Amino acid sequence: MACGAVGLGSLAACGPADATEAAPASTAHTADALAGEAPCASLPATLTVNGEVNWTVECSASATYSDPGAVAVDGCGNALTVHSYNSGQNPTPREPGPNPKVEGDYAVSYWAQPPGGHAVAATRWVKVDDRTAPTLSLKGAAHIVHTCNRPFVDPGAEATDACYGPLSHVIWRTGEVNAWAEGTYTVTYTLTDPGGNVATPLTRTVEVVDCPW
Ligand SMILES: [Ca+2]
Repeated sequence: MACGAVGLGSLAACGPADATEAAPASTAHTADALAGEAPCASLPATLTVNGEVNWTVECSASATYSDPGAVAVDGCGNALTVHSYNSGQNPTPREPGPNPKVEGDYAVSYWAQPPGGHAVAATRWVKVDDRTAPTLSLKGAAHIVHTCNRPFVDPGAEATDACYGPLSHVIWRTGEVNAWAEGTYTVTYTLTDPGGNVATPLTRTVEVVDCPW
């Protein structure tokens, strides 16, 4: 038994009098509490957060959050029930847990209460972060031959982002095509998502030909 190992109290105080009669840890707890002598409670309990205490999670519209939880033991090494707040594990609307679909900083709290002892608590800080660039793609061909003397309508580009979803509306286009002057023009499409990640720029060349003048 752990109590015997740490040399505090007697085996009788922390567990069954006969060490050969193994009893569940919870039974030992109850016996201690009822007896009014709680050597296990007099020793500090410990709570350990599983996984990373400062955890960065990649933002993704398709992700779900799964909390690694925590474990706790009393001063004698007996397992304690760990309660959590905002872990996403509790069926309470106000405790949805970290949302991996939305960038932000979230806190998950854990605590355990040994019978007759002091509670122990810890917090996990979860940062949902968008660190991935959006995907940018051209609509239409990368090289277009355009007949002079009629307006050129750019087919544009489209973009999606794992965290922010469709981002075609914020693509930045530079470069003009003069549809009334022969030549080869370059149009460039760039995009930075709200997380500050820059997509690989794309270009299109437009060749204006056959001007009547
Ligand atoms: Ca992104």
